[in-house]
Amino acid sequence: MYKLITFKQIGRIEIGFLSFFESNQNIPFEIKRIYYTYYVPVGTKRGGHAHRELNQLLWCPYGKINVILDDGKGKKEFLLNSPEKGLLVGKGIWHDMYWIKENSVLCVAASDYYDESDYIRDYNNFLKLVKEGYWKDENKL
Ligand code: T46
Repeated sequence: MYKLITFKQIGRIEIGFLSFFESNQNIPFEIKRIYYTYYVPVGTKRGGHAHRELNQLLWCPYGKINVILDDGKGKKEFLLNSPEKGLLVGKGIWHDMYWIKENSVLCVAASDYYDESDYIRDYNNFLKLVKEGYWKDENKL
């Protein structure tokens, strides 16, 4: 599953704004890892994988990043262009990210520690797993 969420925004123009999210409150998992991607040249495509078990929240505190999500049945595009927007990307969703604006930063809160064996980096293998029903009971994260 995937879902676009809007963070609470506290503040005003004169002093700026603050947004936040909390494990098991507005994001439906416990956060075990935070990572971020930066100094990515405009036009770069990253991602190109799905996760077996990992659930994640993506947000772009500065810049413009296009995220294409694919559940094996269809694709959907999300533009992350505001610090108030977060994109929940659950297990079993193929994702590609495209850097559109210079110095854009992609931040990710993840439900588990880094584990390369959780990655599916071959698209045909991903489609095969979707077909076999590997994530069939995953209506939620
Ligand atoms: C994802 C998208 C949104 C680590 O050693 N530790 C980590 O926590 C992470 C995230 C990556 N790595 C290593 C693995 C690779 O050798 O860093 C290298 C670059 O990773 P990757 O090519 O997977 O980067 P992206 O930007 O394509 O994907 C990343 C995350 O890896 C991935 O889980 O969902 O961001």
